[in-house]
Amino acid sequence: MKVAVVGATGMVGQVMLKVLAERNFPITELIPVASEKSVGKKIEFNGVKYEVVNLDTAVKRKPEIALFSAGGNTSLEWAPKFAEAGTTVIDNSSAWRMDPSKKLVVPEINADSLTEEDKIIANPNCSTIQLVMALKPLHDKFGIKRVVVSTYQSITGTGVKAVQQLENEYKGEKGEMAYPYPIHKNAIPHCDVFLENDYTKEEMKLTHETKKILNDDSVLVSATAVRIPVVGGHSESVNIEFEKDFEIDEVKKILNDFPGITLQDNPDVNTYPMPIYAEGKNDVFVGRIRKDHSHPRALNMWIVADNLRKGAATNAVQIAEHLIKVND
Ligand code: 2RA
Repeated sequence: MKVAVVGATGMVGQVMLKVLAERNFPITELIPVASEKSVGKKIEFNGVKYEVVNLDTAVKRKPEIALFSAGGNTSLEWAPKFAEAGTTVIDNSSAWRMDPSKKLVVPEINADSLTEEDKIIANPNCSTIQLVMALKPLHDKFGIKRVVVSTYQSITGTGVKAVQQLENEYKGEKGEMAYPYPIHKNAIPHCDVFLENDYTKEEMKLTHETKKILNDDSVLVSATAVRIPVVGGHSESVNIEFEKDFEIDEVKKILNDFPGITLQDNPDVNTYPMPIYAEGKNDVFVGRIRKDHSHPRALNMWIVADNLRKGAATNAVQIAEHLIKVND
């Protein structure tokens, strides 16, 4: 299969290539795509060196699938052109996520809604993916009324500039700033830009995307997104209020049985998810599950995932794997 990776030299694009290789995705020809400054560079994939090309060259080669992680503007302009050429685009930017004509997909939750008509498929925001992976099985069983989530997000979600800023601050060196403040020894309650309602775009993505993926506008979601000096993944403290009564043991079994979730929950031996151990893994890790003693039908939990993997690259590749399965 001819597969294009648009944004192949970026952080997510590099993880996409890693995941495609790890999962032996059936690629006969890779088309690595990047900006003009990278055109001509060589990228090695499965022992073969491929030359980086620009978008115009890539679209003319008519790949069956194109994984995009190159920003919203590139997706808005080029995803339709690839789709027009017969390519199925899986886009990691926010460009198409809330477009009512586009599917917003977490394979374990709603891949079955995909049809051959879907030529542009949206990959949800990283912090949304790990949240809905835990919410979905519980919503099906107990009905979720309201979710209050606080995120503790890795600087890799911002990109190379943020990683460089933290490294410079470790060394006490000045350099380009990805954030309005130092991130070393700090926590910045500001992910993406502020909106009119004084929430950030990241916080409203959690609200809007969660409703769309669960296909239930009645689920209330209130979010606070915080950036912390961590690289392994995003962590989330989540309070969920249900319609129905529940037992914690039943909640743990439901989560443990859900594909793509690993339960890490045994306070007796200090077992709970942490980004340092989630890094490089594809699962969503859930722990610290406990009744909310302040409310009869609510609980708290802690969710951690590698934001570059299940939060972006792995989810996109899993969508592509689903497309192959259904088109076989
Ligand atoms: C972030 N979720 O973490 C956003 C984009 N990757 O910054």
